[in-house]
Amino acid sequence: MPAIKFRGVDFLEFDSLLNDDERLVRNTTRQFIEDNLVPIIEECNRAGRFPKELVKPMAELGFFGASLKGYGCAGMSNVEYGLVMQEMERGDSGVRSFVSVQSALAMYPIHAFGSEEQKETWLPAMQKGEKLGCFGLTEPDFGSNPGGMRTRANKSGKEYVLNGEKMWITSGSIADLAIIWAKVGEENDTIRGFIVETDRPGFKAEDIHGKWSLRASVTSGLSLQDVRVPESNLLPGTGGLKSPLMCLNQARYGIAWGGIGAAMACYDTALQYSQLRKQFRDQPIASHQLVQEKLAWMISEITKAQFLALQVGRLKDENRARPQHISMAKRNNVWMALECARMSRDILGANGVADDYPIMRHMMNLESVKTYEGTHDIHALIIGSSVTGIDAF
Ligand code: TGC
Ligand code: FAD
Repeated sequence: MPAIKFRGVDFLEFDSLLNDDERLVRNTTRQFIEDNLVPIIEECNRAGRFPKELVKPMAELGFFGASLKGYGCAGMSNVEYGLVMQEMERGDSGVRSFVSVQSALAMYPIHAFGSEEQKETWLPAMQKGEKLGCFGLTEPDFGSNPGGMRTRANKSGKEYVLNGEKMWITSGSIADLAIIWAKVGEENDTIRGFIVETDRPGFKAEDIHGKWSLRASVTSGLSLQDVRVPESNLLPGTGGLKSPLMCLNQARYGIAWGGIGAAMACYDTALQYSQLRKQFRDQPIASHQLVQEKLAWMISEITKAQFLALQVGRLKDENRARPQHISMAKRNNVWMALECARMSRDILGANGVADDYPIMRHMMNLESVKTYEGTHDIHALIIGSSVTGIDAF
């Protein structure tokens, strides 16, 4: 079977809705992923290795904090940023995760809630990839319900003392700083965000091993035992669960585009394979109606997902995107991608389970993507609450 090379997916002239800058950003990212990630990703996935060597070249292309303004960031539109995420995840969801966390979950809170001094200290270095960040919201007993968190920050003179456990934290052990969400005792248990340098005494990050998903991404548990930070490490603009949820809006939006990328990779592989693979009377399997039905389902769903993501992106660029719009796009597009991965795997038969092809890796990755940043069902409840006015959490 000849090697299969990605050709892009555009059934309904989606490209005609993009402007020249958007196409340029998409094509540049696509080429970067093709040249730098595709050749190494299967090895990384097998070894459970994060490709740290890509951090610098990704920074040079402006991928970190890409949609933020100032502090050396690229200042891309939300649609351009979404297209970057799509192309990243066409390569691998784990690498897209790394970029999402650095940009939407570590740089964004500093940009949105930080003091000028915090922004000057961290953002230019993070944009250059010299400093890496992680985002600690989830705890062992509080995943979908982060408002129940037990991590606390108590004031002691001019310092805060943090204690608690965070779980399933992307980039935890490679991060230089962690954005830690904690309840502040003196403030009626208000949730606030802190910048915690990971080399502070009492801070520990231990990697979670044995993952069958996002193997090219680092996932860690964090433990904070009497970690002291100066009061200047508090993100002054944070107050309440709303603050971390605002960060999640940014990351969930990127994932909505990322899902399209993973789906495109699976679909295009399956389409090309079906035209090459012959069974029964020397016919390509693409000639069978049942195979065509799967291909038709996938291209229809990918096309719908493209328009959904673009509409949310355009609204976001006009400050009109609401959290429930983003929930719909994240939920639909990740579900769609997972279904495409399963159908594409089926079309490849036995070859579909081998890592000569990217499909099984995408499928395993997407199981995490379906769960993190709000599970598929939590997003259904967010949409349900929006249309009925009744919370069903
Ligand atoms: P609830 O009472 O509904 O809300 C508390 C306050 O927050 C406001 N709010 C939002 N604000 C901005 N954006 C949103 N998306 C918001 N959703 C709610 C809300 O209006 C309220 O404001 P105020 O002013 O009245 O105080 O809170 P709840 O405790 O009932 O929870 C609601 C729920 C379930 C939707 C929320 O907790 C939730 O989204 N849970 C899912 C948790 C989650 O997504 N965790 C992700 C962790 S990070 C991660 O997974 C990174 S993966 C790595 C990668 O991206 O690659
Ligand atoms: P639970 O909340 O225990 O949910 C389990 C099941 O119960 C789900 O099906 C859920 O939909 C369902 N459920 C829960 N509540 C309800 C309800 N009210 N109604 C109906 N069904 C419900 N977190 C971070 O803070 N930072 C990170 O960087 C990060 N990275 C991650 C990386 C990976 C690889 C993974 C897998 C997770 C990561 N997470 C991170 C954690 C992620 O956000 C949580 O896993 C997610 O929010 C779900 O929480 P949980 O796993 O505790 O599941």
